[in-house]
Amino acid sequence: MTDGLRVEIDGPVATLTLDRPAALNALTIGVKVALRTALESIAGDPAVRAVILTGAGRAFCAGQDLAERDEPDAAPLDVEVRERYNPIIRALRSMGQPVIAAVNGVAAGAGASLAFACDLRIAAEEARFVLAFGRIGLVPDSGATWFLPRLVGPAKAAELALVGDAVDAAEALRLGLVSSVVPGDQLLAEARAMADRLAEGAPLALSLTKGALERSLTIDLDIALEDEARLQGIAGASADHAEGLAAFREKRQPRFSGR
Ligand code: T3D
Repeated sequence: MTDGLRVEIDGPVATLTLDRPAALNALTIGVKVALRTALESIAGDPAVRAVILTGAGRAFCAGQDLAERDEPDAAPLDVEVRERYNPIIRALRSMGQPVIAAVNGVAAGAGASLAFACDLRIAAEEARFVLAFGRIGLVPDSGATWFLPRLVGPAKAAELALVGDAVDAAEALRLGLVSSVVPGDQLLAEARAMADRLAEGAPLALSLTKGALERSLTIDLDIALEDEARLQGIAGASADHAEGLAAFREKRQPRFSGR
C-alpha cells in the first residue's frame, strides 16, 4: 500500500485498488506517481499475466483531487497532464498484459479516462461515468477525447463530452462502453474470473493482439493486413504456438509459458 494505492499480486493476477474512499479515490500526486510506478513495474514482470484496476468504497475514481488545486505550488495544468496523467495512460496502453477496469462506482473526470484506457471494463450496477471536466471549465484529458469516440462513436462521444450527463451502468452496457454489468458484491469475483481466463492465454499473442487493436483504428486495411502478417510471423515462431498445437493434438488444455 503506497499513497492511496493498494497493489496485490495473487498468482498471475495483479489487482490495483485506488484507495482514498473518503475522497472517492480522487487522484493526488502521490496516487498518480504510485499508479504509474506500479503499472511500469507490472509491465516488466512476466509472472503477472492480467491486471485488474478498481476502487475502494463507493467510487471507482473521481478524477483529479480538486483539493490539491488549492495548493499554491500546484503545477500548471498542462504540466500536470503531460507529466503525471499521460504517462499513466501510456503505461496502460503499452503494457503487454490485458487490463480490466472493475468499475465499482462513479468514474468521473480522469477517473473515467482511466477506465476508458483499460482493455476491458466490467461495471457494478452502481457504476456511472461522468465526463465532469466541462463542469469545472476544463477539457476532457487523459485520453478521453481519443478513447470515447472509438468506444461509443463520434456522435455519442460529443454528447457525453459536451453535455456531460452521467451514463449509468445499464446505458454504458447498451453503448458498448462496458462488457457486462453485475451486482456490486459480485464485481471483483467476475473481474477475477475474467483475469484468470486471460492469464491462461498465450501472453505474447495477447500482447501482440493488444497492440494490433490499438493501431487498427488509425491505419488502412492494407497496412492492417501487413501488420497482422508480421505479428503472425512472431507468434507463429513462439514456443506458445507449438504448445497450443500440441495441446490441440493431445486434446488437453495448453500450458503457455510466454515464450
Ligand atoms: O487539474 C489537473 O491537474 C488537470 C487534470 C484534470 C483531470 C480531472 O480529472 S478534472 C475532473 C475532476 N473531477 C471532478 O470534477 C469530479 C468532482 N466530483 C464530483 O463531481 C462528484 O463528487 C461525483 C460526481 C464524482 C460524485 O458525486 P456524489 O454526490 O456521489 O459525491 P460527493 O458528495 O460529491 O463527494 C463525496 C466526497 O468526495 C466529498 O467530500 P466530503 O464533502 O464528504 O468531505 C467530495 O468533496 C469528495 N470528492 C469528490 N470528488 C472529489 C472529491 N474530493 C477531491 N477531489 C475530487 N475530484
